[in-house]
Amino acid sequence: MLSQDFLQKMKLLDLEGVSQYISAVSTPMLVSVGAVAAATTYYLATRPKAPPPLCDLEMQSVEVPGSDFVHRSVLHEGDGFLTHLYEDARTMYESVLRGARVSNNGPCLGFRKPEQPYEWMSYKEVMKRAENLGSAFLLKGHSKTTDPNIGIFSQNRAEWTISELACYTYSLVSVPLYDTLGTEAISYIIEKASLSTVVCDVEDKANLVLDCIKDMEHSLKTIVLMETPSASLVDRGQQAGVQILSLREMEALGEANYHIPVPPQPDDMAVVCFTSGTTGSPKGAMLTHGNIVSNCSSFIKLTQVSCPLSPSDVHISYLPLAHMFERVVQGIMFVQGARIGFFQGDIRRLSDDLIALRPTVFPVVPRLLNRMHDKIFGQANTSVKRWLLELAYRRKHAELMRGIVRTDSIWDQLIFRKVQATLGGRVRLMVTGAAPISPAVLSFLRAAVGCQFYEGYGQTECTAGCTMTLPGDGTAGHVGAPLPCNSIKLVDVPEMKYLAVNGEGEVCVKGANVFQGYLKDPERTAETLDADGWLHTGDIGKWLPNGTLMIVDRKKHIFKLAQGEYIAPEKIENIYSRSDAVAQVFVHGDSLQACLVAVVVPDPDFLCGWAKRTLGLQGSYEELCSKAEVKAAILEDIVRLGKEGGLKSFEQVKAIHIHTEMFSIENGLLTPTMKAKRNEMRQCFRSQIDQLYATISM
Ligand SMILES: *[C@@H]1O[C@H](CO)[C@@H](O)[C@H](O)[C@H]1NC(C)=O
Ligand SMILES: *[C@@H]1O[C@H](CO)[C@@H](O)[C@H](O)[C@H]1NC(C)=O
Ligand SMILES: CC(=O)N[C@H]1CO[C@H](CO)[C@@H](O)[C@@H]1O
Repeated sequence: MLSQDFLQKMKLLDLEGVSQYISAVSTPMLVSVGAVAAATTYYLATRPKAPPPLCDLEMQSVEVPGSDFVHRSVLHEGDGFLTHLYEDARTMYESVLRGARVSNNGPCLGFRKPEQPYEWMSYKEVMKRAENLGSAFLLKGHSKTTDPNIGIFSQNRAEWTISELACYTYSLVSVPLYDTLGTEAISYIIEKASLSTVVCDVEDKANLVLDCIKDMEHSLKTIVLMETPSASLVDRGQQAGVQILSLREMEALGEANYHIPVPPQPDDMAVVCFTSGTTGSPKGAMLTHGNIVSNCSSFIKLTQVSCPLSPSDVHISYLPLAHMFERVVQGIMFVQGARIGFFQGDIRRLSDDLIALRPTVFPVVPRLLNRMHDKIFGQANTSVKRWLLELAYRRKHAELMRGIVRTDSIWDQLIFRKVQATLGGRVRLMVTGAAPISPAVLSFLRAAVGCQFYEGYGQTECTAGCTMTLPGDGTAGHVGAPLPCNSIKLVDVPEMKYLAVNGEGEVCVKGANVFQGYLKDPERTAETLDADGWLHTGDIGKWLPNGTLMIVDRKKHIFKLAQGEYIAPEKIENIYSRSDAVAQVFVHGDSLQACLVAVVVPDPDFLCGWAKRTLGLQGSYEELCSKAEVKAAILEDIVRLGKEGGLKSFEQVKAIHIHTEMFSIENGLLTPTMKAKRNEMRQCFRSQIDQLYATISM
């Protein structure tokens, strides 16, 4: 990206933006006026046109007449929801069969060894291996009606998808496990889903599973290892009463005891997807074949004009298959007969895999996009380079706003070609989801990569997605319109001043992609899924005038005190923890009580100094914590801070309990992201809280 180089090429390849460029820098340029005129003529003659949008982009969703502000997609006619697009693909199993047919048994799953090109398995080979493995599952006593759940604990690789397809082929249910859950959660899932068979990729994971079941009564009978198990692992398994078999052994077993497929129905369960929330143990969201197919179908419906997929399309699979986002993308690829190439398993080698595979479909998450964005700007480290990069972005962004998506403008050839080459050079379709993305980063990368690039929004409980931006809409800062497979309404959250009449409120989703509830957990199911089938997401949304949804906030932990005042405990905790004496604080109250109380963990580093300064007291941390006057002084200090921080008197705590062990992930009081697990805290400090209230009322 040398400026000299740029100017030379500019002479040859004059296109849009040149005249602006010339007038912007009135230095003696190498470009003659004649060249500019010729270029402009050329540009006007060859200027790309935007394809017609799918719908009026000023009206991307409509309110259902007579409803409580329910919005639905304008892309689905009729009353119901889009459930499927192809009569012969109403389950994930049928989707793969369709893929085999439309691709004429083309390549299906690809993988590579380091430094090697991709090797491919055809659709029929994949299905054959899945039938063999599935037959072996049946032999081990699994069936649709008894013991249907199969654990899968692996990185993305072809065998993952084969194991999943083995489940689908015989109406069994896959239950993904993943490391970040932690051992306690894995033990919990094994028990909750009564897993008797778990398929693992490597020995470490098999060992972890054996660790998890060590001290409990468990249902586990078989671990299937994708690689050849060592003698010591087989031994260890034997001692625990668990048979360790290689995947190849299982397939051979199934082949020798072959069973014809037992295809699932759309309403049959396909996946139990465990997610870890901020409160309590993981929740297993139950999703049917119909749930997943409806989401895949919505995606295809939205993109089939702007970016139709075919058997020649290639997807790179690296986002964890344990989450629904990647599963849905795979479903979309299968039903179109396209191919899926797996990364080598090491995210640091993803660039290398991208270049070897040259994918056309590249799903991403904001973290990765932020890295790409920073890297590109990091390389533009002179003011000229920076200026050119921004100019190139502005020119391409202007095209995007007119609905033009391309990679053959001069700005691509001069500036963005390198970025596109790092992704293999063929990417046609990108989707981002899973977390919010900054509008600036999304807009820039849309321009730089020059492909169809959508932002989706949703959660596991609605099979990954419930809204997506539409083709032709190059604007960022919103998450698009409801999918054709679901409708959305915003529900009043009066305590946060969000009201549905103003087009604001908690995002609620109803439709073909909404889950069936949490596995064996009616209580938490009822908290999330109401009696009318609306999924309450906990996110606060706002309708924009053109029918797109913007996510503006998150519903906070809010409760009412007995006299009806609303309390947002996190706000109070944030103010109280400004006290030098306080490390952590948990504020509690409920609708049966007229006031608040708190559990305070004094700061081990600062308490001694603070007590000396303010009270003239000396002693160890424990000694000080046990003194009533220290407790009284801490209460006084936080109430003072509360007053300064604008808390109303009912928002101030009336009594505190001093606790000397920090809240942590290890003791189960914080989530892996360091947020308070409020339910656990409440339970853990139940007796102290009761005592506090008893002393207040005395
Ligand atoms: C600018 O970036 C290039 C790589 O794009 C690097 O080689 C060079 O050292 C950088 N210069 C400065 C001043 O950081
Ligand atoms: C939709 O509305 C929002 C907010 O008014 C705006 O930022 C965005 O550009 C609009 N999108 C389109 C395609 O008009
Ligand atoms: C239409 C659509 O694709 N909906 C969601 C389906 O799932 C993907 C993730 O794979 C979401 O990003 C989409 O929003």
